Amino acid sequence: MILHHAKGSCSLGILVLIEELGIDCEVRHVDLPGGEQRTPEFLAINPKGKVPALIRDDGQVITEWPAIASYLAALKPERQLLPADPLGLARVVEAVEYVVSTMHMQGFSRIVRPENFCPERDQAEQVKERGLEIFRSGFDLFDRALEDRPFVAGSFSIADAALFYAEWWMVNRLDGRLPRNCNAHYERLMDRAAVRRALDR
Ligand SMILES: N[C@@H](CCC(=O)N[C@@H](CS)C(=O)NCC(=O)O)C(=O)O
Repeated sequence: MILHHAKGSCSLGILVLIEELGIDCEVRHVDLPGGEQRTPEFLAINPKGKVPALIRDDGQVITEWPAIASYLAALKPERQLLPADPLGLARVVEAVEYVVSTMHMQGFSRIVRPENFCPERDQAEQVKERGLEIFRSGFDLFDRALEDRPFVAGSFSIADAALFYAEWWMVNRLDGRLPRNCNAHYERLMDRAAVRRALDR
């Protein structure tokens, strides 16, 4: 398999899962600041012009973070990164969706791409502020959930890899202020050998 990945992007969470699961996968780096995602070569792989994109050995391409993460987890069901019991499954998908659809797409995207949310340049600062509010309120929710458990759904799951990439952005691309339990979760993940291998790649 091949993962199309960009340094410092949400595909870091997918790389964490690949390392956690011990899946043999080549990593190809996509130069997002240089606009490689808009080249005909990359658009032939993912017409959405986004990472992550995973190419299976038979050439089928899987896009969208939740779909790729679920696919990888399903390859190694014994690891239970996507629980088999209905409520556990719902809790994990609920958390993944919230990170990807709300914190990332509605919050972080406003901070880094304000022009996609308002055509008026003079409103960019307000859009960024709103993005930061959305992003932070997501951490507040997870902070409450993490009060009595080490991982989002009790044991390590794809939801932790999703929350981790958002935490990584807060620490490495924004002001680093994570609420206490999210900060402990971030450090817990940074201590995992698989996460360190993912960051090295
Ligand atoms: N909904 C997509 C979002 C993917 C996404 O926004 N990826 C960003 C990097 S974090 C990207 O490729 N941006 C390139 C661009 O928008 O030009 C998913 O879940 O995978």
